[in-house]
Amino acid sequence: MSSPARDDAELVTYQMHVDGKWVDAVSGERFESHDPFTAKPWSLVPRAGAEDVDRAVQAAQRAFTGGEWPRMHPSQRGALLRRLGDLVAENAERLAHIEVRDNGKLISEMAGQLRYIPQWYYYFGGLADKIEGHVVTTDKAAFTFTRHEPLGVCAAISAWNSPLLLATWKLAPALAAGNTVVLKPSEYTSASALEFARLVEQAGFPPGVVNVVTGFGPECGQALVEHPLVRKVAFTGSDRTGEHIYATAARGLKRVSLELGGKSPNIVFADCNMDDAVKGAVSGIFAATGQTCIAGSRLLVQRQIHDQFVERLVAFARSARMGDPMSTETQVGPVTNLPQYEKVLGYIDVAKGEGVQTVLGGGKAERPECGDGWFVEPTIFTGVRNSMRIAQEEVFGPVLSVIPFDDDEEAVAIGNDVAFGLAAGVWTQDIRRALLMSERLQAGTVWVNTYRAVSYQMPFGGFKRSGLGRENGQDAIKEYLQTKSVWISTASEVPNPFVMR
Ligand code: TXE
Repeated sequence: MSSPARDDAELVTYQMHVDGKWVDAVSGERFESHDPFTAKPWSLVPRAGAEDVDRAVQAAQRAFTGGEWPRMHPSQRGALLRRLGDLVAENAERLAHIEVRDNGKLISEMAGQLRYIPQWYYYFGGLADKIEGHVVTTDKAAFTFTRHEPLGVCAAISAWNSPLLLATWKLAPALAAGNTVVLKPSEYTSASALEFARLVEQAGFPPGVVNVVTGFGPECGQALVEHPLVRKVAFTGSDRTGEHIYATAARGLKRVSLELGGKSPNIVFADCNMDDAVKGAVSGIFAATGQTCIAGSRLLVQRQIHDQFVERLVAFARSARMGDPMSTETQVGPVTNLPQYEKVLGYIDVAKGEGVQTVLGGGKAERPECGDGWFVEPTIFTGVRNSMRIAQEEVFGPVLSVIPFDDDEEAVAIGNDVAFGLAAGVWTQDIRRALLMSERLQAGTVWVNTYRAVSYQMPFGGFKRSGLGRENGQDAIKEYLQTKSVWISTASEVPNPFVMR
């Protein structure tokens, strides 16, 4: 397996990684993965079904209960994770090209992401030997202490927008805690996870600790969530699928963490630094072609600067260079897959039908530099009311709804009036307003005078329909641990056996 050049005539054929071996699906079936810039297939990936999933989960269970992994000292686990981080760093450029080939995001964004991913393995590798219980003082004659133990086999199910980053947010804490993992990447972007599995092998993880199965949600993903040996499901994707996974996992009483969608308000006050806020609005919705869960897809602008701000925003966004995501010059790339392309165009029609004004874009991008790719014009709608579908539903594309507001109260009311609560942006030079807004906005992340910043050190997750649990930061490891209480009697005689104490 190597980094394919775009003019490769032959499809690259991948295998899955199960129990330390490279395998095809039991059925022998494969499916095509497309390059969003050319709209043509570039690779073939195994189509795993329930039997493949069972093999991977059984391997993960064996690796969890026997062999080297459970006996490994946590410091050795940490060292393995750091070695994996080093290998990702050494292969960052190659992996970034594969990501771009599969999901059409900009090479500048993906190269940066791949150079950053090793930090998760270093950080959680460092935490592996700092998982400490504590001695508890109780009212009983006993020496009592807690231990934090791994859960077992964890399923990591990820989305297509930042494939390796989203997988890493699950894998690094899960492995640091001593679990084993079956990763199922999105069917639109499986290649990078398979290339990554090669690095896991090279780092020296015992067979079965990390398995990668590739396939479709309803057959492969569903079988994984349902598997009785899976103890935890960590998922990134749409709220609808998240809800379904939550219900399925509930039947097996499994732990679940969900990172779902958003309809985040990016709120611009009249006292902002306007140059910064314009860039922040653009980065919130047009970076990554709007295909991020944290997209600032509702731009709330204080009424007295509304017209001036929109004019500057449109001028700035109009100059964005579209084209080949492999070029470092490109600023807006294609949409990742055909259903998503059709969905984004569908929402543009919905918005127009709702009576909004289109001040930029508003349809397919049919420019020569876009070739046959799935491109949508960066689109800005004004005159949007927060009750409209375009302001309530996640589009996941380069489509911005601008909504005016009068004062702080109204900004908070509109900002919070959605089902989601993943992120929010606030642009103001008033520190008091910044603090009050950060308190009152119902979102897992609030950015002030910046947007889209994330770190391995900072918890990330959603309020409301945006999810459950947190990824990143020290507490993320708790999502992959369970607490055991140990009692050692220090009583001089065994007390009355018929009475609870
Ligand atoms: O996501 P899904 P899809 C939104 C975005 C997009 C829509 C659909 O709006 O248009 O979701 O995209 C796996 N059991 N987001 O279909 O269905 C699936 O194979 C177990 C926003 O790609 O959520 C994939 O690996 N797994 C989001 C993963 O779940 C199942 C990012 C995500 O798929 C499954 C992605 C099942 N029954 C899409 N069904 C964000 N906000 O970050 C599917 N999967």
